[in-house]
Amino acid sequence: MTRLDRAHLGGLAESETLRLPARHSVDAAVGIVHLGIGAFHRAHQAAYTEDAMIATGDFTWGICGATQRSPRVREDLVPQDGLYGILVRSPQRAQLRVSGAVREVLSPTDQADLLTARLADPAVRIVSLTVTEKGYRRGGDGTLDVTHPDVAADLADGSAPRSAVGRLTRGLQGRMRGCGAPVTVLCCDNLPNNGAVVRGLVHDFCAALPTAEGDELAGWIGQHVTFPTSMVDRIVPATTAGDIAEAQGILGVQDRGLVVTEDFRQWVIEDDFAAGRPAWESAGAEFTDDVEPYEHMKLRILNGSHSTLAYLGALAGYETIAQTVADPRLAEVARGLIREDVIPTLAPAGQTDLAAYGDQIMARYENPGLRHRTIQIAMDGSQKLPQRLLGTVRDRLSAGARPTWATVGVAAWMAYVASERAADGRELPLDDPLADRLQSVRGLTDPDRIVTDLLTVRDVFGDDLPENTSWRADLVAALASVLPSKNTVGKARA
Ligand code: CS2
Repeated sequence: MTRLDRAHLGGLAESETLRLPARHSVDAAVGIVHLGIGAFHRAHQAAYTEDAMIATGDFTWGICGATQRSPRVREDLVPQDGLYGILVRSPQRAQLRVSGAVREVLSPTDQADLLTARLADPAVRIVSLTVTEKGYRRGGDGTLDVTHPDVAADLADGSAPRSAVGRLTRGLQGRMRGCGAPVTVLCCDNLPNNGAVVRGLVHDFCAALPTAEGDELAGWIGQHVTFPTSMVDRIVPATTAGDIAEAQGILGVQDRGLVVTEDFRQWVIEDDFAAGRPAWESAGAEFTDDVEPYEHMKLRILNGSHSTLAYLGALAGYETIAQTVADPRLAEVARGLIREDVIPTLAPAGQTDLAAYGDQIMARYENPGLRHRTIQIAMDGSQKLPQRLLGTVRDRLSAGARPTWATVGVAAWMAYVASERAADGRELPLDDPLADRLQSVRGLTDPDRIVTDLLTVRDVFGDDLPENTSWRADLVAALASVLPSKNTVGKARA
């Protein structure tokens, strides 16, 4: 099967449905190393970067992407000279854009030296990350879990780091010993205050090194590295074989690096760069001194409702978010969550009209072109719940309010964890780094027992929520209503 690559670009013609990369972006010099080159990065930051390079003519911001564990993205992109398509599906049409911003893909598992060399290269001025919530290996108190085998191995031996924080910190160490040039670490994961979080984890790593070594590195980082916070948003479901076939119809060649997404994209970034940056504002990114309100808004409104819909939808047997929000009862839960529970907890985020922002998100969910699977979003719930739903629960409780809808969201997660099967009998996979711990409720149907057991997972619920007896009672009642073996919400489809 013929694949997309540079040789085939010349034979392609731009059209209504196809946009090709500017000649220069395929020749861009590497200026960014990105750790965790999954679909999201390729549809979001890489697209902004290519647009910024084209708008300014500064082609020194090409991307060297590093995979995490699986070498798949490398296998997909290297034979394609880093080229891949971004299939943008709006409710009205699909358009394919071929992106040339990714200039190199490394698999650090077998190319550790190349990654180290890139991180020490003065031409590289930004190291960005999308390694997912669990990729940071944080313990229950939010600090680096130095007992995790990968982190412990990276502390003992810096030659071929395996964890994201190990790769980053050992890379910074190599840079300190080499060119010594300043660099920016830009976290693009869905975590509140993500810049400060990563800075803290890097410092935890330094603190766990032998004292002199750790102090020297932490001192250098303090002087030469910045960690701006950023809020990222674009819905990017996993690519399917059907998507690849559709793109092939447009391209005439196969693109195994294809990503599928929506028209909408947003990026709000703290402007604190140690060594320059692409002019991302020319591509629509917003720069501000205070990203936190935007992050809270996005994590609580979008990701909070997304997770809630994912669990409720999966339990009811819906395959995608679009199908889930087509069920008026489930859409009402998301709307209630946004309006009644989340918005009252939010500080203003610039000029954003929060109610309109929430409505726009509900409209994005309805996009039938995005087949975003509920069980994909359901993954890693233990890592997502705190920032997506539990902040809202806490803030509402301390304001003396009852967070009815957010409690349904938490109950939906519990029901999902406890249920082996959806209302229609299909399997509900439990894909979570805490799966071994959560397993204890698998198959239980008594809401009280499930709540009692799961509330003891302190990494998720902390010490305060399990103590709140009235919230606990509301949670048990909400769980009774969403368990597939019980009735009402979860059986909306039956
Ligand atoms: C989703 C996010 O998979 C998930 O957990 O909620 O990936 C979501 O699609 C993005 O954050 C949207 O920006």
